[in-house]
Amino acid sequence: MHQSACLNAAELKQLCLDAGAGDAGFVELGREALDAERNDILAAYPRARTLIALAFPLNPENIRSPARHMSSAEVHNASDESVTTSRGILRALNAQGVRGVAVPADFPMDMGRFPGKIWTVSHKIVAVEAGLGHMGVNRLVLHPRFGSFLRLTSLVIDGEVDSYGTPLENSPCIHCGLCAAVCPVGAVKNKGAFDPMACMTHAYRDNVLGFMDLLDATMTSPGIEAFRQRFLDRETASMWQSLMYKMNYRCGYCMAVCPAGRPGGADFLSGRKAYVDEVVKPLLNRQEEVYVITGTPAEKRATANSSKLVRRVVPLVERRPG
Ligand code: B12
Ligand code: SF4
Ligand code: SF4
Repeated sequence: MHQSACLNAAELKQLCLDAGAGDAGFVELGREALDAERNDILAAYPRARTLIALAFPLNPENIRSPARHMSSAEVHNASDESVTTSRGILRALNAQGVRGVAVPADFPMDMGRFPGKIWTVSHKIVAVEAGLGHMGVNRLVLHPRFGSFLRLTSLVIDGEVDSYGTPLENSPCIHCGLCAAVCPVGAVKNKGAFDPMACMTHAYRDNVLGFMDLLDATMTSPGIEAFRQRFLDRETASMWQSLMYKMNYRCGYCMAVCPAGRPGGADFLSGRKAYVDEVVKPLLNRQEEVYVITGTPAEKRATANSSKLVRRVVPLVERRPG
């Protein structure tokens, strides 16, 4: 029978920071908030006892840039950083007799479960429970220092920690409403549930759903001109780049404009109009394709913004035979 170690929380946190994380916190597997997650976690790592939440700050200027490939690059670079750091932490823990697995920050995920829940650990829930931040109106975890500009990941280990984190008392969200105002498809709402399908259809167009649509268009278009109506050359090029390099995120504006935490908070509080002019308007007025499903509130929202070229796409379920 494997004897698990009990780790000192302060020393473990220092190990995570020294390895490159911006912040770290710990949650026991038995926590009630993980009830819906536990089976997936145990299926991936049956020895699981503790989750380590890791947060990696993103450079806000990259994330806010209207040159969106710079935002995507920043996201991917932070994910790569999280891999290196997670592996370093695990190696140091292995030397202390503690074992565990590093969960990817994003991809790869379990495509065997597509189109269902393909992720194994909800990093946002772990981060909130570990006391790293709270989800704001934009449904992103907002850290008191780094704001929404975070890449999150989790480690699952077989050891216990002598003191676990608890959710922060206060949320860094200041309810400014900018995330809801900038969302091109109305997925973020000041009041009401987040619309994941609207977000995924647009922001993840160059991901699996768009790729399936590309295959569909390739197979069913009566000719090259019809194909080019469904996939403009620049859209095919963007998909090519996602496949050759890493996914092109088409949005993330709800993160970009969020002034919570230190990176944007000071600018916003010292002058709302200047902040809106500098940070929000370039994204709100950016000329770009916006992907929606016909007849949805997202279509209505996108159509109301004359800067956007509204592209109506077929939902996956409607393309399936039978
Ligand atoms: C699935 C997912 C998505 C989905 C759904 C988002 C969501 N709110 O759940 C989509 C594709 C829409 C998405 C979009 C984005 N995501 Co995302 N995404 C994830 C993922 C894999 C799991 C999220 C999760 O735990 N959801 C469950 C709970 C916690 O979320 P929730 O908001 O409380 O509840 C909603 C969902 O459960 C949803 N839902 C319910 N059933 C189902 C079923 C399916 C199939 C889907 C898709 C959703 C869904 O409805 C609920 C109501 O709103 C994580 C990585 C990970 N492994 O944790 C990254 C993650 C949450 N994403 C992240 C980011 C940054 C983004 C984007 C900005 C990407 C971009 N650059 O365009 C946008 C922002 C959208 C937003 N404002 O939330 C970051 C968040 C960092 C932070 N500061 O919190 C994460 C943690 C990745 C990371 N490693 O850093 N994402
Ligand atoms: S943009 Fe404003 S309302 Fe939205 S999450 Fe950030 S602080 Fe909260
Ligand atoms: S990523 Fe874009 S589409 Fe998705 S919720 Fe944020 S602002 Fe809206």
